[in-house]
Amino acid sequence: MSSPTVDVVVVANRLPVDLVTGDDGEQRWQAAPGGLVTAVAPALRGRRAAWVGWPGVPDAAPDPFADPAIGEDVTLHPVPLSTDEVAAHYEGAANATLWPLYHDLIAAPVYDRDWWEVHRRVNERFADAAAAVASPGATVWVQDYQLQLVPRMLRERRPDLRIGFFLHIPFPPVELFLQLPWRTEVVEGLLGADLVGFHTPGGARNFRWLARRLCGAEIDDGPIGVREAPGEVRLAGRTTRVGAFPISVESATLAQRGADPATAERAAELRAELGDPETVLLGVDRLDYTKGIGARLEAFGELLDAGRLDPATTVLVQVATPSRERVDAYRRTRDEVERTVGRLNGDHADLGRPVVHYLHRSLPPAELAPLYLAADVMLVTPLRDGMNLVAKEYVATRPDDSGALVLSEFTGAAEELSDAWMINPYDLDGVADAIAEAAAAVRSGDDGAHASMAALRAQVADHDVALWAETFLAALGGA
Ligand code: GDG
Repeated sequence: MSSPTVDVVVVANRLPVDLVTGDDGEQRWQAAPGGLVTAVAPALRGRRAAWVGWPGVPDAAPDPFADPAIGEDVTLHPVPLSTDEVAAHYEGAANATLWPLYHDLIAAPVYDRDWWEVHRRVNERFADAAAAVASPGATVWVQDYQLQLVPRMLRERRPDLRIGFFLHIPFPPVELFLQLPWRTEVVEGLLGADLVGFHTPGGARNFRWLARRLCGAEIDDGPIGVREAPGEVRLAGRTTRVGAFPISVESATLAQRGADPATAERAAELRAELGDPETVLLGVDRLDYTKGIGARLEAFGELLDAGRLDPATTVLVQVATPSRERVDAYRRTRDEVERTVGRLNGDHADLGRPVVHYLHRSLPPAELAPLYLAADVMLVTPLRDGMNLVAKEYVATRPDDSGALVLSEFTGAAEELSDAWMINPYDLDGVADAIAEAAAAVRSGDDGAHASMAALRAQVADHDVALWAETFLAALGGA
């Protein structure tokens, strides 16, 4: 039976829920991890919409369905991928080619022609699936680096559609992008959209320049401002707009959760479980080499070695959500992180009192807010990150102006959260100094630290994820 078509279609590599098999052998749907779902799912609330995506396990081909966590009006359309396609498209072309290329070559990208062939075919399957569920003139919003070829493929199939594309990761400097053997195909793929959105103006400018260099598009050279009128790229009689739309979080919901006495109670419990330390430092990340987990652990270790932080009164909690565990670079990163955690605890912990509490698992969503409240200093130290929602979640959840955010200048978030303790994650002395100073400022209730947190909270409160989605969809509507 074919499902009715809808006016708004999200196309993403993953569905917002994953098919998982529990310990009892039963299959069930569970919220998929990561920033994209956190941001896009709320944008669909209350709309009659469809979400086209892979259900997260190979060979699964369930019928379209709705999930209460996403909303009864949103039909989820699974796109099946075989085991070989997951290996070549998802683990290969997406996560071993494009991901490292777009994140400053922190790991070396692998350019494999067979993977790319499969990647192209999988993008076609997504374009077919979106074309089948979109009603005439519908708005289709394609998400992220795994599906950059879809906009053009979809336009070929359905010229009546309004097509938007948003990139959740950084768009790289042009010199790096030019390494990609399929660089023109990617830019042409994106130019199939009416609107292409990036987190930052820099990404938008890089893309616009490449459209001229690789495709001979005509571009306007004007500035591209945040949430302002996007720039234009004209090719073959069509115009694609290119703009900067910094993503955000559900600020009001998080603030409410942070102000809930039950959250404060759980936060107090957590601090007690940690041994009532004077200072709690926190990191929450997918276990990914881009997140700079190693750098923050090294800097923390140096502060303990130098006696600048006291292991008797300071703990670091690191939540590292399992991610892409079949990709080599991720296995190596996990080994390195776990070796460092072991070394720091070996050198500085007492019996029953670790200095680093390391969790390699995904926490239930309800546990995150109390953790944010329990943390005096939030450590967000990526080597490169498109935005980083964790930084914004920490700021939005805290109920007062206490606490401190140490933030890498190489995140998209740094462009907006300029009142954070800004660090260069490659400069270990600088990272260590910022952690020590932030911890001291929080301990002493420093006025400057309070003023910084107040400014950060106001920024995130005023620029939430609803604003992101509305601004993007309004720009797409006007395109
Ligand atoms: C990509 C881009 C961009 C983390 N651990 C747990 C958990 N999380 C949630 C966080 C947050 C999300 O996952 C992570 O979002 P980030 O933005 O920090 O990072 P990526 O997954 O790399 O996201 C990124 C984002 O897309 C959106 O455009 O900001 O730059 O790389 O919401 O809270 N959630 C739960 N348990 C955990 O253990 N429940």
